[in-house]
Amino acid sequence: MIRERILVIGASGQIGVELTLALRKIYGNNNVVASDLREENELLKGTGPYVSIDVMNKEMLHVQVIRQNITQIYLLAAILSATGEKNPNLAWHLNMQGLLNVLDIAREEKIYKVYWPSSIAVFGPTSPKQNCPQQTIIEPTTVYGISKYAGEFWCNYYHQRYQVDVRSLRYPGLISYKSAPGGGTTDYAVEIYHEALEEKKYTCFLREDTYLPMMYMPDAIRATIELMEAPTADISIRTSYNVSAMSFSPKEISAAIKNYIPEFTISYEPDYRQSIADSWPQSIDDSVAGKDWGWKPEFDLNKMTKDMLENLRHP
Ligand code: NAD
Ligand code: AKB
Repeated sequence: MIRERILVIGASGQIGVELTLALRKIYGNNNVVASDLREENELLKGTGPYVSIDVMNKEMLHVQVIRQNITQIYLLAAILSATGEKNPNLAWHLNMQGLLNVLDIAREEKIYKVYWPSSIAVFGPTSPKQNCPQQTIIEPTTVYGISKYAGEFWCNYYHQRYQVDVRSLRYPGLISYKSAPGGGTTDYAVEIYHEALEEKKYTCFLREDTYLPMMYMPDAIRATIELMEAPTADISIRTSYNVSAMSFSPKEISAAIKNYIPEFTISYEPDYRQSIADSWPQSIDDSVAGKDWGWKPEFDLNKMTKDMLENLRHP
């Protein structure tokens, strides 16, 4: 049996913190090496090894993979949709070159498994708005979406040509209380809980009727681990799997919050992120993930709202 040594790149980010902690529970603290360009997140400190890595520096990355005897890589470093529109060249460069560096090293060092997330941002205005299927018209209009779609095909290519076992999920907007989101269009759905508790009011950068696919972080972490643990024979999609849990608008999440904080009020000042949100589907069909490896979400809007508010009130 292989003794796993896992490298998480981008471990100080919104997903990285929780995924690193979850992987440490499964594989043992010392077998999961957290890495990031920025300093180690407070929640990770003292829980296991941390190294500073710039995924763009292939040589440094390669040295660490060999030195740490890495057998699996989780690549989370990326620039998300809203930040990407402010600096398209940087977003393309990091999102593509970071992935290619990891895939190349995985091929050379016979890394056993690679995880790389895609996003519902691969879909564009010509994709179906409701229950957007796994395979459909995909014409993204953001640099982030273009980079994710290209990345999906690089993953597929490295699997077919070099047998790298790279697996991927198209996450929807992720909502969490442990670590802050990093420059996405769906970030409002995290900010709103903090502002509801602290200020009792929130000004939303999307219109009240903007429906988007969303997922609570515990579901996202479970989906990631279930996909990575699924038998190879069950994996039919080598680009990236649609996964989803819920779909709501700013008006609906504010109504869910009002059930717990009746004095909460919301106002709307849509900005450049509105056109990004308008280009994405409102809901996702994730039946292929269900059929292949049994994906099933646990949290809906109300269950998530209760849990978010409880955890933010009593950290
Ligand atoms: P994040 O911005 O919170 O975290 C990314 C981390 O990568 C940061 O800690 C950052 O310091 C680090 N990083 C940036 N450049 C780096 C570099 N050159 N070398 C090493 N580390 C670097 O992002 P996240 O929300 O945790 O997203 C992780 C992945 O999941 C990304 O690929 C993102 O596209 C994808 N995703 C996220 C969501 C979401 O809602 N959070 C949804 C869909 C897909
Ligand atoms: C973003 O809004 O950019 C991310 C995503 C859906 O990929 N949360």
